[in-house]
Amino acid sequence: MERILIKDLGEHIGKSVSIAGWVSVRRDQGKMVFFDFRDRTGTVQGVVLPSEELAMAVAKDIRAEYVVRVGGTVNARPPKNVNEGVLNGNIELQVQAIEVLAAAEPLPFDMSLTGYNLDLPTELDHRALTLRHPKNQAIFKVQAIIIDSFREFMKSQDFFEFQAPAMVPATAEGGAEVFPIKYFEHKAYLSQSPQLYKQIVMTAFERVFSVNKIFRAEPSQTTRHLTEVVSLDAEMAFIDSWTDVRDMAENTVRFILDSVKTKCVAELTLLGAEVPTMIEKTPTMSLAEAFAKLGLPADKDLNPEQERKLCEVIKAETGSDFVFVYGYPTKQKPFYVYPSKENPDVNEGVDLLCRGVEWLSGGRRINDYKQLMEHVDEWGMDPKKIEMFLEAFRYGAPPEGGFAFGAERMTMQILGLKNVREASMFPRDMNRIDGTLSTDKKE
Ligand code: AMO
Repeated sequence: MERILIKDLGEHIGKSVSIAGWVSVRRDQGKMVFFDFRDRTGTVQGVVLPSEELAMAVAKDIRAEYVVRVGGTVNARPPKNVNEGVLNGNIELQVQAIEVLAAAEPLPFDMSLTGYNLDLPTELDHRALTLRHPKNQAIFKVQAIIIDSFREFMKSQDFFEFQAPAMVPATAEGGAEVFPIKYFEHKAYLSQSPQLYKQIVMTAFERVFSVNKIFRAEPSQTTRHLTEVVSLDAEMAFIDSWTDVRDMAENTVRFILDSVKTKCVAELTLLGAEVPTMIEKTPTMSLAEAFAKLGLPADKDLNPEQERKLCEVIKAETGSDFVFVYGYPTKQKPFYVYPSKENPDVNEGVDLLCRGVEWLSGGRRINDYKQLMEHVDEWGMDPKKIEMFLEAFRYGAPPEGGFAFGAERMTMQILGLKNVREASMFPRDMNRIDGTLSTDKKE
């Protein structure tokens, strides 16, 4: 018999069907056995009655996470047993036959919807199993929609998708937060950012974007730092001002939030998540204004506590969960960021904060070759290592800018998760690559 997906069972009331999936929960009640069966589309309750002797003989050994094919009849539940608002809350599968497709060992912890309560390290140590929990499936379904809608919006604005390299000869963002790799007899790095490549590709295609992994040898053990990040990058030519970049970033975020709200209703409900509010025009302020708003003397950058506080103040004043902050000290940022014409000590870079966490960085870039070379020199970069990048600018590059989001931080903030690791399917950090890195197992 043809397999019916669990989400479609409601269309088969009174009929015999065959489903396939996993056992989420087994409950024994008197002589009856109840199962919650799960496939990629949802869950349904099944019951094996004592009169179904063959099915009962198989059912008696079945535990959670067994993979089964089940034949039975879809029955409407009596009104008093209906679970309103829950998929298949109005039906039950009366099981007539069960075939075990794969057995499962006893689980190391409770995986039921209500009994699931793991600390984060345990959840991550057992990712192969915990990924099956509806809570985690909901997180990664939302993340998939975030990434998809980024692509969709970029394409709608005539941006061209390219694949950025992961192995690079030089660091784009500067600093020590880079993983060196042995590249045959040479030294290379895992890419910290597709920055230099998106700028090169922009000089050929004008509007470009990429969805790629970036790697940061981030020694911090905060709730917002990973060493491997999914970066959503964009770069656009022929801008008049950094505000064109800000506006494109804002429209992109708005489109992503709207997509999540319409496409992820079930997931948001399951996670109890409230999508951040983006008002008609997101507040924008300079770094100096941000410090003034906090009643603090101006400084080089906002620390996490100040970011949190600023977001709280903006939320109270305007209702916006977002705020753009621009005008960072030129020397604090990478060499490619455009210094303000009026005051070259600050630049035309911009960050977007949401609910106390930075989501996005971007801004206008230097496109004049002579000015770029001056910065290369001042920032102590080796021009030979970035010769491919410099060539693009030597031969005519329009006024331009761009931005990048981390998909995990975005997922974390949209869903109100406490730790960015919850928003990474296989998070890597200082102490973890799949499992915890033990100090005596260094290789
Ligand atoms: P930046 O270094 O600010 O900018 O990174 C852009 C965005 O990527 C995410 N992100 C991270 N997320 C989790 N863990 C990390 N260690 C981490 N590092 C970065 C954040 C951040 O806002 N080239 C510029 C972008 C540009 O100007 O276009 C850049 O890489 O969400």
